[in-house]
Amino acid sequence: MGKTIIISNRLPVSIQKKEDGLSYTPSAGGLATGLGSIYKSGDNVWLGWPGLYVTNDSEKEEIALNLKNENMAPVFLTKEEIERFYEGFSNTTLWPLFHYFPSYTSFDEGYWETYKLVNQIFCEETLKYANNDDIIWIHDYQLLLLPNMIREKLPNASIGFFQHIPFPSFEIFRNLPWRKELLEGMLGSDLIGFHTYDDVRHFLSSVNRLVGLDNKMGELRVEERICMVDSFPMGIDYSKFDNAARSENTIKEIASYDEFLGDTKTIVSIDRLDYSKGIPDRLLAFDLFLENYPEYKGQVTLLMIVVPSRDQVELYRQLKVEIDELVGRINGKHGKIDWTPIRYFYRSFPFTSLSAMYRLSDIALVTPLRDGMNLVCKEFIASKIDQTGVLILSEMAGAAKELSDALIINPNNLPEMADAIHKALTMSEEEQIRRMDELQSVVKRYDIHNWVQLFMRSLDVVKEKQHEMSVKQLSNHSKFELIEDYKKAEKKNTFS
Ligand code: GDG
Repeated sequence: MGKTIIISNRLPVSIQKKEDGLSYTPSAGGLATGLGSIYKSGDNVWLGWPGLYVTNDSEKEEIALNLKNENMAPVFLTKEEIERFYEGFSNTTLWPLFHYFPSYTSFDEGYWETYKLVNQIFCEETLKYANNDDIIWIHDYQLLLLPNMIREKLPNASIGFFQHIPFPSFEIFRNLPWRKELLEGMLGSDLIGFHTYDDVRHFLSSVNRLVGLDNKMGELRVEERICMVDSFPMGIDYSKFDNAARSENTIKEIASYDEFLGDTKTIVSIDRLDYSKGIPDRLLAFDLFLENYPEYKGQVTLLMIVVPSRDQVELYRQLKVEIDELVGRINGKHGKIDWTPIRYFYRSFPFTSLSAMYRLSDIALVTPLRDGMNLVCKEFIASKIDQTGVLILSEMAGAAKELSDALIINPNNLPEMADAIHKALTMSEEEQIRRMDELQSVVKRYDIHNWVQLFMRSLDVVKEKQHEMSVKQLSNHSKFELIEDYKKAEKKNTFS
């Protein structure tokens, strides 16, 4: 049994250049925690871009050496490569199209060329570590071509691929000039995972129409190989959020918010800055709620965190301006001397603050226009240790498939969202607890550790099946050869 190699665009560490040298901060994200049990042991390794540009060879060596101690290996990329592969093809072609924003999608041949080149660079780096008996788990839309690139060099390796964002319907996907190449790249995997069954269906339909392969219960035959496609809804580190919500630090932090939140009901909203998250529509729905239910003025505060992201891209800059203006307009329209309807922060917060916001809030308003899964809603659920609180969740988030005890809304329907806020505010404590209990049992059972185990086990099962099939093919082949030999021998006898 070989080692396990994890590959993602970014390594789970942030490296900064400081006056006294380089500083390394490990990522505390859910994926890094879940995969920690894998990449940190033995010879296993996590490969990815370290997040900074390094031109100097001795600095590269220093970084590689330091990362090696943490079972990580850097894939160094130039500024131009990142601009064209990551900001370009990944974030202005694949991201908008896969989130159903075709009008935001750029189709740039130059970006595509760099995307191929960078996937090739990842392949070459991987081959420095990987062997034919290794397990290789590739993550996300930045590396769609990588599975097949590795397969061509290591035909027997176990290759898994998981896509964290949605896979769009064929009618959207077909717009891509490079659609067939991308599918063929993914099909180099033994196992392809998505968050939801809808993503699986969309992917299989595109494979059928563009590559001409039929599937049987998600199983494809790619030449002589099995490629299994299935859904693996990603979970969170439940106990981390549950424990944090009970901790002294969180309780202290909550007390420090008392002054500015007063005794109003609190609605929490947390996202990265992104048009897929539906932030302007959410603000408009809150505005409509205050208009339709004016008795709640002064009684409810929307605590809105927008985490800066991709702000070099013009579309994101415009979105930021739109949000700033909407917040200003709504606060100006409804606010009072002693009440600000929206408390808005354009920055990220430390984990303890996040835990405090989840725990103190009465409602979480999670209304993406499209989201692969959405972990924020699961984190809110895990933090509600007294089981009161209501989740309002968009039907367009992958999480809605599992969390049917939330108030499910269409994020384009502003009156429905405004009414859902009212319904949440007037929901009896008994109903809140009943719903939250169901939600917690789902999120607790299918946590990040369960997700990692399930994916790895499924990859094993595909490989087993693949092995059995090869043995069968081999023995069938030998039988056939025997019969042929026998026939030839008979003929020889007749003629002699
Ligand atoms: C992609 C897919 C899929 C947010 N603000 C702060 C902070 N966060 C953390 C949250 C949460 C994460 O960021 C956001 O995760 P999401 O799942 O909501 O969204 P994406 O970043 O778009 O993730 C998504 C996910 O991949 C996993 O497959 O669910 O659909 O788009 O964990 O807690 N963390 C801290 N401070 C903040 O201010 N510390």
